[in-house]
Amino acid sequence: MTDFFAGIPQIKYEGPDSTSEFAFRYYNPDEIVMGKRMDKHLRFATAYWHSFAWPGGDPFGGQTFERPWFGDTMDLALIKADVAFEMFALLGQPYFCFHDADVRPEGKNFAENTANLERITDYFAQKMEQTGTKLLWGTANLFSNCRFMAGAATNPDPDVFAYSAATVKTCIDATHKLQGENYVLWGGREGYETLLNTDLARERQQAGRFLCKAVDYAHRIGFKGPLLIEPKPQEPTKHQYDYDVATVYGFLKDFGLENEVKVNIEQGHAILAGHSFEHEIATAAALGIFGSIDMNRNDYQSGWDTDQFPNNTPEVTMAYYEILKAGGLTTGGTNFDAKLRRQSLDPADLILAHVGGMDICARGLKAAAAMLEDGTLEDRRQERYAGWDESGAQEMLETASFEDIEARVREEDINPHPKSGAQERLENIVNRFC
Ligand code: XUL
Ligand code: CO
Repeated sequence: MTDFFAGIPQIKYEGPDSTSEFAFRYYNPDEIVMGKRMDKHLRFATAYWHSFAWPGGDPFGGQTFERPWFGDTMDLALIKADVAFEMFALLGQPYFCFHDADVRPEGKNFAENTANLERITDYFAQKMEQTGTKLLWGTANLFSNCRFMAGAATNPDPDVFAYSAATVKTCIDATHKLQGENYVLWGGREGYETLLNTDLARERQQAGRFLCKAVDYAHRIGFKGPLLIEPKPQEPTKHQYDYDVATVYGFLKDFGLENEVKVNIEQGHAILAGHSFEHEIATAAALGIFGSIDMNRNDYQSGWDTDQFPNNTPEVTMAYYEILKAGGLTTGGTNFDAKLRRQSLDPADLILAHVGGMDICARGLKAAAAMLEDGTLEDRRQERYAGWDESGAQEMLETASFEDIEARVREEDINPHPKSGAQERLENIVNRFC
């Protein structure tokens, strides 16, 4: 046991009237929501990188956090792991996620990196066994080290492609060893700054071949979980190739991977792409590639990836509404890819940020479930499309040519009258629930 969280009690559900900071007011893992336990709906995960590896820097200043495990040695990496698992236990957090670079010291070459990763993930395996915490997903950090500054799979240098492929292999191995339920690929620097030095078509091919090899390897070792691409439109590069869900779908189709790979959708990235979170979720669900979510918001004014914990119930409600309609989270989960503000220095800040985020998600989930159970919204939506259920409409869609349709419009003197979309009435209904 470390003393990092000394004095902080186990966080328990106390109900909406609780005035304790160190308690859940809405997240009650045992509560049944639409026939399923709340914890099984939400499948919360902590992001190792923001909570334990991020020093508090921003573009104008460096480290603000003093953490006893900061430093690049194996001993410190083990202390970091101890603290991380203590936090998961205090929160009752069922899952965590990590990149290789968050958890192991950087070695002098690939072989040393891999040995370090194996050692620390063996330690994780013991901790997971002791605490029951599970791995939602693992991933490779192919963006922080300067070797990746011009991309990983899309790099103009084939040696970087090789180094990246070998690294992803070791990270899939580590995820598989820890029975991770998904494997994520966020294209950190898979994009470009200027076309003046970039062969866009070639880079896209490289990314496609890389992903095919990752899928092939995952199959061959019997990794069960889906591979997930995390779309993001820009940052760090000006033009990221995995712009948004629709772009990723086009890319997957191009390489025949649309039934192999799904998406991990991050709220902040959706906002950066000019979409709402629920738009991205609904798009993925409609295309059959919805996988998991990163539940961290961006600031609407800053316009960059601020990775804040969620604190807006109506927004979160609409996300879970689309998730529930899509059949819920299956292998996916709700990962807090969120970091503290850099002035939030105390261990208690780290715990309470998660408590707040978990409570907001629980409120959103309950509101979304209540909206679905009430059924008014879905009834109104269906009524809006009722004309399409009539046989003539379906026949037109399936078999009629433009000439047939023109003939029918003339014959029946079809003369449509606009109907209200009733948006404000629908918004009023939503506001009854959250
Ligand atoms: C970056 C981001 C990553 C991915 C995993 O914006 O969201 O942390 O979630 O690499
Ligand atoms: Co993310």
